[in-house]
Amino acid sequence: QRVGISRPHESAHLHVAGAAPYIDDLPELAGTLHAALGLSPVAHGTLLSIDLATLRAQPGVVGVFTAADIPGPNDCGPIIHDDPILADGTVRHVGQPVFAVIATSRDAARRAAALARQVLQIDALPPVLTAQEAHARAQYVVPPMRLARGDAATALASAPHRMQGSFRLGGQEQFYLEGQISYAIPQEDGGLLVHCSTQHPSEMQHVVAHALGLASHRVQVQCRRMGGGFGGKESQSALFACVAALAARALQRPVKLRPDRDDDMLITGRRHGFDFTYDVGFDGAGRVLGVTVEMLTNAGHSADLSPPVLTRALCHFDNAYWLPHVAMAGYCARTNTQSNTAFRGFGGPQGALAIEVILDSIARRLGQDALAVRQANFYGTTSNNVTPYEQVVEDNIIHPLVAQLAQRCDYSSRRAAITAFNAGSPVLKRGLALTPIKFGISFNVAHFNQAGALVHVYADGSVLVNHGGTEMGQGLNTKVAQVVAHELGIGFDRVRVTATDTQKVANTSATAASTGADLNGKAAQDAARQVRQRLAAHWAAQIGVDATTVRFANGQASGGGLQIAFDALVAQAYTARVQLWSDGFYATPGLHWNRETLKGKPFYYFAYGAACAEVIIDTLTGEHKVLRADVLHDVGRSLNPAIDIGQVEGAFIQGMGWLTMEELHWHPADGSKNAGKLLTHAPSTYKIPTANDCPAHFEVRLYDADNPADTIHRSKAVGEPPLLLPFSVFLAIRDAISATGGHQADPPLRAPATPEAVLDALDAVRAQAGAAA
Ligand code: MTE
Ligand code: LUZ
Ligand code: MOS
Repeated sequence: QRVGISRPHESAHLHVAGAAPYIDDLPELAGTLHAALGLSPVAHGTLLSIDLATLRAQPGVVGVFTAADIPGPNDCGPIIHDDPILADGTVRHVGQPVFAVIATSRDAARRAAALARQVLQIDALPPVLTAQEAHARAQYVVPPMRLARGDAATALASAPHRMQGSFRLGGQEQFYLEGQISYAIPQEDGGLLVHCSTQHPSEMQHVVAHALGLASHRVQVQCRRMGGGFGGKESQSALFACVAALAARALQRPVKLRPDRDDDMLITGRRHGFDFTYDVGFDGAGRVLGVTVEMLTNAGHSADLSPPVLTRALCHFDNAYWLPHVAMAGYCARTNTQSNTAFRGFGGPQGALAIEVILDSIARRLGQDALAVRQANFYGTTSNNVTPYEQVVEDNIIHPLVAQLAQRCDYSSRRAAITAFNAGSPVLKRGLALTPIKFGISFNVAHFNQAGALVHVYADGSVLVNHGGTEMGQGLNTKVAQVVAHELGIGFDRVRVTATDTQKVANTSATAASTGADLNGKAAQDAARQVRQRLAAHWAAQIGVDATTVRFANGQASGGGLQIAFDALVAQAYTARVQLWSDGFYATPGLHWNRETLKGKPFYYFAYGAACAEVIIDTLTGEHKVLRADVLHDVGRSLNPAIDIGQVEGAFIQGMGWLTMEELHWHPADGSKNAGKLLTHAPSTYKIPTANDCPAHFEVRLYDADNPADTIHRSKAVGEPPLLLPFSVFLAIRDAISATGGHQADPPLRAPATPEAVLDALDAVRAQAGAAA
């Protein structure tokens, strides 16, 4: 038994010793040059000229590259090809790379690139900085999307209660600890090796080959590990890979591009902020009868992954709830800001938070407990179990899961205690919320749900695994090694996983959509199983038993009452010329999706969970503290409980940061020299949670149930779903604010719930109370 065990991360001993190399730690080859990007100082304009002579004359500068130097198409965008590598003709946002300086040192390259404002001549045009402004001009990166089921208009008209409202949530910076980086090294005969910190080596190979006009077989992309990706390196590692590759190929020298944190944040996009406008009809128990919702999101200057992000938002507006009549419309606004991209949850958290806020408002309107209203709306298990996109929810466990958590965390008695506390506490108010999650697992682009692997068993019995997934700290390599060790019946320490490399497994998908272990675990199992079957056949023939009766466990093969050590069997099989390595492949079965109607079966299964959070707020300062959080999360039959609990804890804190403190500000379009600039482009102004923000009582448990779908050892994906758990924190803050109006006030709280946002909501509640009196 090698799966289901809490083994440490395969690189933990290296991480803690500072001995796990990231790309910037690789020894630099002789002659290595350094690149820096010259960024647009204006948000929108026509690029008239670049004073190349001045740049070339700077100390240490070896070369300067612009869009004109790109041999192939000037494009590094995924899906829709509207992402220039270097600005050409027009500039689209403050921070857009316009040129690249290559110099003998990183410092020299950065000093020259910093002359951007001086060397760029740009005829400024009025920028569009907000989604609202773009929406008013019908300026989108893709046409609007619609997803509807039933007759929402009629349901709304005939509902006993009806409510209209709006809700706004902000974006979020991935803040990977290791920034974007690429190191490109020319190879013989026109080839290139690119070390790239990326979740998607195959896409990097593709965009580099495309931009340089090369066949894919000349470009090798490698990634041993990332210091975090969180979606930010799914597509947007491309620009850095392309620039490093372009310069390396042209100069025939190794070129490294590592932007500093500020430039990384000015160049790349983040989680999409959303505006929701809704109209909901419900009955006296708070059950939703009909709902219409408009989702407006800021895509930024290009499409990037915004279309599938919006699709996932539309497909998660239901969260865990049966919405009989629903009509949704979604808009991806094109603005003069960074292009927003994947971030843990990929639109799902945004869509699902909207319905949670709506249900919370319904509960307050009816004077009922919010948890009771949520439970009244849960999907059924045999009826009322079809999503708006027409997938049947076959694996619903939300009822018992929420009941179990509510009991464990004493929801009812704490609710009463909090009401009593608030009655006697005029300044400090407590709030409590318990929120459920249901998250669809699979890429919502069906063909991405495939993976490959290679398993090599060497003649000494040691095993090397390579798969198409990438390691970003989430423990994917550990899980895949466990699967292979289990399949061959050998110890975990006999198995090593090596760097992801486009020369080993071809045409891989991004390690994204939480599917890394589901897809690559199955592919590696397939490969290991083939080697095992060959070993079994070889030995069975020798001892005269049926090959299917041979078992592999504890470093031995056994059958017909005989045993042989795995290593001895391997050595024997080698001399008998048995193939001791194999490829493996997996494609998720049963998925289909209609992109026009947004109907089908986009998800192989759903992951569930729930969290209960208690907060206290200071109504004078707007500050809050999370006092306690209890989580019950479903990972099916865990491959590695320690790693899974780590993922749940990390996602909870990361999601809490998004909803309570991380705030993005762009300088308004006021005609000044900073117009359109992201002001929160460094850790000095952009605040992510620290250890101090971790709740004093924080208890994460895993729900005990197999995945009914045939996944790798009946496990479930864990990477993204728990990011939705801290909805409970946001709604507990909302509950505490509402307590100033007797828990029935409906606070218009925006996310993130910063002190300013909390104070604004408190003012609004006071105004509601004043109007009622
Ligand atoms: N965990 C760590 N430590 N670092 C990361 O960058 N990315 C998250 C999640 N957990 C991330 C992480 C995101 S966005 C995804 S999609 C999944 O991991 C990807 O890995 P998996 O599919 O192997 O779970
Ligand atoms: N769909 C999805 C995607 O659900 N998650 C992803 O990460 C993704 N990436 C690219 C395209 N579709
Ligand atoms: Mo994760 S947002 O799917 O990289």
